[in-house]
Amino acid sequence: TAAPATTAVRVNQLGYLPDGPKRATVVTTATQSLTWRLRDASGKVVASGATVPRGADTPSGQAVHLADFSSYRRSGSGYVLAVDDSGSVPFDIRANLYDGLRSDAMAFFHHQRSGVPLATSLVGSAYARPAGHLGVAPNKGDTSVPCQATVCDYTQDVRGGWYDAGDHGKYVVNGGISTWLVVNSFERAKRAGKDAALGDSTLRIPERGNDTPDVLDEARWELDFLMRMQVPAGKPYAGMAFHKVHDAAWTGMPMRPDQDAEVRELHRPSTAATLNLAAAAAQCARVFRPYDAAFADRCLSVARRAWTAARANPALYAPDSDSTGGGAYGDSQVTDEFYWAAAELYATTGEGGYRDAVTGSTWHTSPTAFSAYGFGWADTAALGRLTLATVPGGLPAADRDRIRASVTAAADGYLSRMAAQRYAVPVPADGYFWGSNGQVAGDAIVLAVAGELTGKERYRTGALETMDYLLGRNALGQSYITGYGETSSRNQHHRFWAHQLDASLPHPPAGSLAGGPNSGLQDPVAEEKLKGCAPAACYIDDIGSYSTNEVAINWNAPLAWLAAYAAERTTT
Ligand code: 9MR
Repeated sequence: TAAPATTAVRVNQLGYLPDGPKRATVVTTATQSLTWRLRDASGKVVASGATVPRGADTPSGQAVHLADFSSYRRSGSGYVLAVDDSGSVPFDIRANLYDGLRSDAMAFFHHQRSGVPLATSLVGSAYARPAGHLGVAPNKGDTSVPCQATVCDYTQDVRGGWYDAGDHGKYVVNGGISTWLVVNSFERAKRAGKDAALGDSTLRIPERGNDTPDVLDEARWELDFLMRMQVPAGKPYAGMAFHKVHDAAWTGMPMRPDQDAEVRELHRPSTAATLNLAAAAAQCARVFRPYDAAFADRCLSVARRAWTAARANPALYAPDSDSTGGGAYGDSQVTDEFYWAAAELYATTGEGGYRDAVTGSTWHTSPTAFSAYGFGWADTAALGRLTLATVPGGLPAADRDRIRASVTAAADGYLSRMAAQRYAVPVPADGYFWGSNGQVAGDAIVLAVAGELTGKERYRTGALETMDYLLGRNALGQSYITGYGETSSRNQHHRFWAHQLDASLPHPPAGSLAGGPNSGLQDPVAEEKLKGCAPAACYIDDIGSYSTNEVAINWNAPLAWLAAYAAERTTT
């Protein structure tokens, strides 16, 4: 006789919303439907039903069943979903499920701040640290950073901003999209009349109590840095943005930011960085206006100058090869960045010149503005579409309806992919690349906006199910968010949160998202330990695996967006 089927029950390890979808994926070789039982904390069975065999899941190679207990809506903690002899990890059902993650995922950015000390009173003693990169020895920068040889002959003050990830680089391309997502989370919540939860004194940041929404205060820390990266008037490439600032050579691990002794360098301006600056600064001018008109004016003038400079230098590409001491963020396709920046400038100003740049772009009608792989730092046309679909503006009604339809069509694509892949994950089977969890969270944003545009519940359901994926309903039964879930990532690649290397250092703070499965195996740990992995299982919670397990601002930004959305109470 065959050995009994082994069963594993994968759930959202944090739990489920009372009014949200509640589904689990059951890994089992059983071919017949099985009985699932939902037990409360006392062990009593409160609901039961039959699993639905779904066959093999391509990205994970696992045979699975689905268990759907969405009709159970009673709040509580310590629930366990049991199938055969196997039980899930315990989880909650409650309306305030995502309140903690909403602030923790956003607090990530404060932790990543450069150029300011992190105070014990705000972050706790384990995470407190001196300011990094203010020119205090052994730091060499960032108050007076020389250009790389051959780039220019002056220094620039580029202090502040957020460190990109586990390294101490600051990259305008990735900073721009991350800032845009943080500010967009506020702009979206405000449209829904739910921005109070992101308002003043909702985060533990130094600007608490200044009458400005904390989420915008956090974004401003990066906006000020991004604007410092603009080439000054009178210099070659005036108005463009330097592509990035980082160490001249890769530093070792661990390394607290204030102890980095490496030379810092400004790298040549690029069209992509300039357009990221234009887009983020134009959005800033629109969203910050009610809170600080002078800052909004400054953002707008930076955005206009950046746009003009990018038009004058439309093909100054950052090369993929420039990856010594920092990431390359190379991009030689910037028509999508032009489209995104034009959309932001148009939404903010309503001016005909920017409108013509929007409607004249091939991305305005391209069916691939929403790629099956999701948007990202190199693929930004979707961000322009999201703005044009949601911010009131002067596009002709038919054009605007077409843009809106493109958002819902993209969302429907994600939904059908989620349905086809047993783990309700919107990325395609060949889409598990570096930062796949960031793609997943980004796709959820498109789903949520489609829900806003149509009022259809299926999009909210989909957005919430991507959260299930990130929090443990996945091939590895792994919650990729530190501090959330029984088996959550806590050894992400980071120079300061390097507990795995030095027990006196902390793990990443709660709310830190790991990059996630990457079938490319692009680091030595992944190459050694993950050989032969199924794409959705190419992940290891090891600090050395930077290609599967780093943190990054462009991944935590969509997570923070999604957590704020999921935390909102529905009126029904
Ligand atoms: O997220 C980036 C990913 O898309 C690239 O494939 C990868 C290699 O170039 O770089 C990733 O970004 C890293 C950056 O280069 C340096 N800081 C850490 C970033 C996250 O791993």
